[in-house]
Amino acid sequence: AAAAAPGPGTNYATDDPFTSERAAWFRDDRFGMFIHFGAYSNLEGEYKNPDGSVCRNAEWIMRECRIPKDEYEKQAATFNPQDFDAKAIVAAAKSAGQKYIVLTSKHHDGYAMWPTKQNSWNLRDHSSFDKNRDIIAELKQAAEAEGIKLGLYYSIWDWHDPDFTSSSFPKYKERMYGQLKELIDNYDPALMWFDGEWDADRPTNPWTSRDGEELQTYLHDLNPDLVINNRVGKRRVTDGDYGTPEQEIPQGSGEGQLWESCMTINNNWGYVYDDNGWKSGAQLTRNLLHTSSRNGNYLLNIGPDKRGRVPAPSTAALKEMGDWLRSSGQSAAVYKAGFPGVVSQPNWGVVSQSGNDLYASVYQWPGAGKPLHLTANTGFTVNGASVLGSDQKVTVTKAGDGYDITPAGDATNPTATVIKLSITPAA
Ligand code: JFZ
Repeated sequence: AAAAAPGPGTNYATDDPFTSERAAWFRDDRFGMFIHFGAYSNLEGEYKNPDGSVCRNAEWIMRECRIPKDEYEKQAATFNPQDFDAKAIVAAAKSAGQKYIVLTSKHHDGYAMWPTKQNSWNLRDHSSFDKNRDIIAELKQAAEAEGIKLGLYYSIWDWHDPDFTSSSFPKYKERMYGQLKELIDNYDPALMWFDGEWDADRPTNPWTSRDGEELQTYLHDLNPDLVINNRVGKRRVTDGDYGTPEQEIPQGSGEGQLWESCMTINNNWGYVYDDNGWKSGAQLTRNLLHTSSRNGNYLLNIGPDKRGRVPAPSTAALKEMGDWLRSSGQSAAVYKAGFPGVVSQPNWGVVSQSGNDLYASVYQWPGAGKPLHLTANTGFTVNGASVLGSDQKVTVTKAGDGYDITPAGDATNPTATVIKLSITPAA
């Protein structure tokens, strides 16, 4: 039976996610995998109208192509992701150095990717898939075996449920609470990633900030350790544990709210058969460095095809990132590293700080013979400097408002050359 919604929450912000033990893993881990996979994946980016014309979209295809509900249901009935391989997906995440995975359990089309008991609009009851399989259970098991955390995306906005209207919203909400309880009871996610909380039409979205507070209280009653993103309410700082900039990496130090930037590797979240706009491994690695140097997390998306297969270019880009991170201890510039209080961000790369170590990742060299300048914000002395993965000498001299760093040789790493500085902050 569906759980009854509790009254309005008053203590929904249970603690400070900047310092809480509950969110420590999230602050340290820095890098996760997003997976957009649902009934839309079965169309692979293209819908043929009855008149023969073609409409293109990814996970928004049902709405943007105005596919009639019965037609969308018909196509979903043929969905058979028989090649979904949780172990291979977890292996891809592991190869990238990703520490958590967030799977779309239900996107805006309302289709549940687990055998929910709240309705039959789900992968077990409305598909051509093996009735004995549960891909979320498979993913949970595979992730757990590798020490990777599982998070679940859940869309509040629902294009399919007939009760998603202002007048019958309480009925929808009851089912939604029921589904969320199923997810938490069955898969024990470490994180919930909400979406679709915004004001919208077709269908009109009645969700309010108050609904968000109530939901957060409900979820933390089920699991006090759950990490929740800010799209649970209306993205106020008090909504959820962290902010969710999308397809961009903000500037600044990340003060005020933890954040996680989600991004695609090509141009779409869901699978689109001819989307070849692949970002390079080097670009993605620099994005990750940029993100961690501003106290953020990077959630990088894959979109499996209708059979559940991960596109090979995604797997390749992920491996390239992991190879870089594993090489010469360069991962220290990312995990547990954050905004450098003692220096300003330079224009030749990014600097992250972990305790009394600074990691200067260089990818825009100022030119032959020119030093890398670092502007100091507070006093500190430099005790040692080295290039990770190289024994070349690094000279550090006091200059102007900070320090000049001069490696003895040319840049060695085409993605980013990391220079480690050991410092002692002024007393
Ligand atoms: C949402 C979804 O609609 C989309 O399909 C995908 O799942 C993405 C991760 O999230 O899209 C958004 C959400 C927020 C903004 C833009 C698109 N935004 O804040 O600009």
